[in-house]
Amino acid sequence: MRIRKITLREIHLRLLSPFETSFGKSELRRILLLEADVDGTFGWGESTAGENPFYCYETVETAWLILREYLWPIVRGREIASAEEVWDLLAPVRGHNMAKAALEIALWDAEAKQKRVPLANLLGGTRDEIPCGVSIGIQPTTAGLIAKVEEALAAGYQRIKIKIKPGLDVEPVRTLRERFPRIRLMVDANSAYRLEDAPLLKRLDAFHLMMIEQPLGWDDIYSHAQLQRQLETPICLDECIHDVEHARAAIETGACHIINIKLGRVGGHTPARRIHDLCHAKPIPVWCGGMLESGIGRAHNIAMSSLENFSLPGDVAASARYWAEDIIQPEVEVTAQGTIRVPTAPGIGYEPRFDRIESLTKRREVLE
Ligand code: OSB
Ligand code: MG
Repeated sequence: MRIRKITLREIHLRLLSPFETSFGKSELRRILLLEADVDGTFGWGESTAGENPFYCYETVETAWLILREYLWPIVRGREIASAEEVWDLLAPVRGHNMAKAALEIALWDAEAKQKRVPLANLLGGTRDEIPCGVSIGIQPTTAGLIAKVEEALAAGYQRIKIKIKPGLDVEPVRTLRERFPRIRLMVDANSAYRLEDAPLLKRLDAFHLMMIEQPLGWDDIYSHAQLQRQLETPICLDECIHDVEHARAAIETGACHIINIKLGRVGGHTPARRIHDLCHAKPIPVWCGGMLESGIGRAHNIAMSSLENFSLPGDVAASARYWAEDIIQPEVEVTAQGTIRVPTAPGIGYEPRFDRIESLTKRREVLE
C-alpha cells in the first residue's frame, strides 16, 4: 500500500440541539475530515478534536497543523504492508492522538476497501450488532431531562448516561432513579470534581449507577485510585486513558473498573485494539465513547465496537440524534432493541456523500 496523497477538510455541521457538558456547550461542530489516497483507493477518517481545548488539549487547529507539518512528512509516499504499521511510525510525535487518529483510521478504511472486507472484520471484530446507549447533555430543567430520557428509552436505547457537574449531580440522579427505577443509568462528570468531593460523590452510591465516568482530573489516575477505594459505584475512565500504558496503570492501581475507549483520544484503531486486548485479559469491560462525530467517525466507532470486549452499551447512537442530515449514506440507524447492525460492505461500510461534504467544506488542503 503506497500512501500517495491526503486531503484535509474542515466541515461545519450544526447539532440538532446544543450539547452541554461540565466543560462547555457545543452547537456548531467544526469537524476535521481526512481522505487518504492509497494506490487510488480512498479511505476516510475523522479527527475528534474539538473547537476548543476543554475536553483535552487538542483542537481542530492543532490537529491540522500536526497533520501537515509532522505526520504527513512521516507517511508521505510511503509503502506499507498494512495500516497496522502506521501507529508505530507516528510514535516520534508525542501526544496529538486526535491528529494521528484521523490519518490512521483513514488508512484502515483504505486497506479494508482494497481487501474488499468490512473494516470490522479486518480489525478482528466478532459482533454483528453492537449495543447502544445515549449520552444526554446537561439540561436546563429537570422536566426537560426526563423528557430526553423518555425519548431515548422509547427509541430502544439500552442505557442512559447523563452529564453532571457540581450543583447538578445528586438531585437530577435521584429524580431519574425515582422515575425510572430499573433502567441502566450512569453519569459522566468530565473531570468536574476533586478528590475532596468524595463525600458528595459517595452519595451517588445510593442510586445503583452502572458507573461514574471521569469524575476527577483529566490526567490524574492516582486520585481516581484513591476515590475508587471510597466508592461502591465503579469508576470508568475516559479522559485519563491515552494509551495502553495508561490503561495498565489505571487497572493495576485500581483507579477504575471500566474503560471508555475513543479512537481519537487513543490515536486510532491499532492503539484502541491494544487497549481492548489488555482490558480483555484483565478482565475489564470496555465500551466505545462518542465525540459528537459525523457519520465518518461514527462508522469507525461501529467497526471498533464489533470487538468482543466491547460488552457494555457505548455512546454510539443514530445519526438522527445529532444531525438533520448526516454526511454518509445510509445514515446510522438504531434497531428497536437499541443496537446498530455492523455493516457488511467493504471498509467503513457507509458511503461518504461527496457532494454534501464538498458543500459543507470551509477549508481544504491537499498534501502530496
Ligand atoms: O465525555 O464522553 C464524553 C461529547 C463530547 C466530548 C466528550 C464527551 C461527549 C459525550 C457525547 O458524552 C457522546 C456522543 O453522543 O457522541
Ligand atoms: Mg466522557
